[in-house]
Amino acid sequence: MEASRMMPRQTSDIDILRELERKVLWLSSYMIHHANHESDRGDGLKVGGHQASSASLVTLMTALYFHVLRPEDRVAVKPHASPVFHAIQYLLGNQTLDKLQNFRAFGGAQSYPSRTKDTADVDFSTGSVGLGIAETGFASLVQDYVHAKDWKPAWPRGRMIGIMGDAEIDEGNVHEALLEYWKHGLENCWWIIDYNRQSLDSVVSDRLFMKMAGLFENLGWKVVLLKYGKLLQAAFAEPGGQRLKEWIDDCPNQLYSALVFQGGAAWRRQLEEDLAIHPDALAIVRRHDDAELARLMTNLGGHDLETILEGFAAAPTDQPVCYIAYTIKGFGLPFQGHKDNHAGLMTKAQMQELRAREGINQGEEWDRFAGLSVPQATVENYLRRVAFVQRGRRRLQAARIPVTPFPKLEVKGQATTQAGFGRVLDEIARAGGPLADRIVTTSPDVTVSTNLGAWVNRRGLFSLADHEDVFKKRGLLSPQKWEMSAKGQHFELGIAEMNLFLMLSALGLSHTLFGERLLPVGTLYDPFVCRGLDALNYACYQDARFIVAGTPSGLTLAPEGGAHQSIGTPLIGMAQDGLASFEPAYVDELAVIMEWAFDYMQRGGDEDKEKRWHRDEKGGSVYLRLSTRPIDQLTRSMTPDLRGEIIDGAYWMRRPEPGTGLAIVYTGAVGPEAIEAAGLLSEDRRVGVLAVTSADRLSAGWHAAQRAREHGDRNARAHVETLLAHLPRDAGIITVTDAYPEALSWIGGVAGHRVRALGVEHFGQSGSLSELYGHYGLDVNSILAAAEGLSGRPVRYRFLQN
Ligand SMILES: Cc1ncc(C[n+]2csc(CCOP(=O)(O)OP(=O)(O)O)c2C)c(N)n1
Ligand SMILES: [Mg+2]
Repeated sequence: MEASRMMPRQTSDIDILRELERKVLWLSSYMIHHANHESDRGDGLKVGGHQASSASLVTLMTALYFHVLRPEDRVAVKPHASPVFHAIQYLLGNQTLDKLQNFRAFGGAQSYPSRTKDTADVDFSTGSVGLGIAETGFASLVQDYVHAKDWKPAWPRGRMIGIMGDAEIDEGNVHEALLEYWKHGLENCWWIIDYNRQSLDSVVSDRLFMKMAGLFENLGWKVVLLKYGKLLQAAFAEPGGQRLKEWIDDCPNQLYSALVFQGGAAWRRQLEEDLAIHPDALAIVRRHDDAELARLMTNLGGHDLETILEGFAAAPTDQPVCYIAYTIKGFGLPFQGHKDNHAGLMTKAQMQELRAREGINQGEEWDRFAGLSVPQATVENYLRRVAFVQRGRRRLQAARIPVTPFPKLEVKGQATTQAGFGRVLDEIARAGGPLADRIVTTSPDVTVSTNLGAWVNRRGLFSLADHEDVFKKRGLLSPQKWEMSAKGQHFELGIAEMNLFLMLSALGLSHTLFGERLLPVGTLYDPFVCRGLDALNYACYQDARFIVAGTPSGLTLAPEGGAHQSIGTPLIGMAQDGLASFEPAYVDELAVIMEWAFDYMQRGGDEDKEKRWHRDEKGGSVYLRLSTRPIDQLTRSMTPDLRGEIIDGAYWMRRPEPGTGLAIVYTGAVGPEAIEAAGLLSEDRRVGVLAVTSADRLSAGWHAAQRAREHGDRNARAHVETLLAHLPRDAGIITVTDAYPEALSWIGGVAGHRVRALGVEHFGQSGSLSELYGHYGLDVNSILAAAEGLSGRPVRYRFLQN
């Protein structure tokens, strides 16, 4: 061996980063190739739009993870860059080979980075484009919140970083978020746009970056273009270089992309033609051979480590930063730049070529150090020093906040569940203590109309900058005291419901992102749950913990008309994983549910060990569907048994006896109709009344018990099975809900009872509540008619009404 090769080479960090960049490209490409060609998987697991989309981010993410990031930084990674993320985690020792080899397969690394399904340290799940990126800004606001209190977080303030595809900017929720950030004075956030000018179907229109830059600057962001790499910058400085720069600047995306795909010879032909009358510029072209020319012309900022590192190093700290990183989709791979490359996969032959280029031998594909041109020890030493991994796993924990003593409410006469909700929070605020201190409320412009006003009056609005209440200072009377300060505990949001759920998601991850437990409570009008639905789903998917109250709901929003009357939300609540849904009728039930919810949202047991799939040990978020309908409250003592039944989802308000031929099963605000109808019917027949507080938990428990029995636990019995065991098999059931009837009709399947399901099946309209209940078939008369239909026996009083 030559003496010179035995000498330790002086290797700079940038050289090592270049090696790591190659390694990340190889591993991420091979991971996808392996999934498609090397493993014997079902067809469904094969294709994926990852390869080209990943490649454009290799350099940027190498720079970030191996050099720029600190442990306290949090990152949302573009969905299709998942292979790059996993390859990096593997190199850092945070990801297993088995997971890489099973990328996209059952139990393997996930297609899109997932907090809940990936074992590597994913900060924010992504997949539905626009949501992960938008969450970063809200997380930054939450971090400010946590640091503004006197809790002295154990972790310093980190940067909230979003890496996004350029097509994500088309998602409306991104714009909604940008406006909200501006209102709250967002500072500590970077968005890095992978400006490869390609989305799934198409090449993005030219000069989009100018629109993006204007948009961000308008809203207080610093915009940094990472447009040209060092090679191009050097070429531009040469005689004739400005001409070359003009040529690139003017080159339409389509043409640029095509030339990138075609390579050196095509570049030469095009440039010789276009620069024919500019000898200096042509000379630059001619000083490069084909390979060098292709390298020069594709040396965009997003693929140049030094340019990227300089850009990141110069980031201001008092302003959010938007990096527009020019990249090439599929960079470094055979289909780079091709407009159809989104789902492009390399052939076996192309993979062999890449293998040869990267110096990887057969059998060394997964080796973390094969093919490197710097000594392994140097790289290993560097990896050990990488700042990002210095504090180990970054999934933090926070102690649980005691929920007791929970305020006891005395509610007499008439009350609404919405007002009860406000009162419970007001009582918590009045009592003070850890529970009150850790609650954070938020609402999209419906704070007062959802009854959060009393809470906000006591606890104030959160703002880093103090704002005094001018009305109060001037002695002007107002029930709302809108004092804003860092002490405040309410985030007032603009009207966009997407932002509500993104904010709840960020607040609800505070314990794991920042090590400080928050108990977030959000409110919105129930019909507008649908407006924020994907963000709600995404919040639950990340296992964020919060309470959301949808109020008012259903026909109880009567005079507001159809667009304000929610119909399908109970079904959403049932179908949404990670969200336990309740619809109480009475305030004492609601108080029990809220006390339970503040505990449930803090649980952290192991889902896999949980037999019932109720998530009772694991915990989750809670959805309360509430109403503004005043209802006569019941005078009763809240026994432990009744509490348990309210939480499990139902209790007999009027127990069936032997010979009972009918049960009325109701949920929520239609309780009075159910009870009145039962009273009338009981003059000539026996009637049971089942109060359902949570159709969601009731049905989940039923499914769980069936599953348990199928797996050998013969004694497993669901709460709903126990309840219905008291009802003779030949009895009929009428279900009543101010929502789509199928939210309750399933109950007939439990023990085989006949069911007539009453509910709302068509759009609402303006009217008084009694008119609407009559029109949609939820009133007493409708229940009587249903009883007659089910029993075939005439019912007294039925036609006296109308
Ligand atoms: C809300 C949503 N709509 C559609 C998709 C399907 N989809 C995944 S990636 C993509 C295009 C992404 O383009 P871009 O953001 O530019 O990323 P690139 O692949 O160019 O890196 C689409 C339409 C999705 N994941 N989420
Ligand atoms: Mg793109």
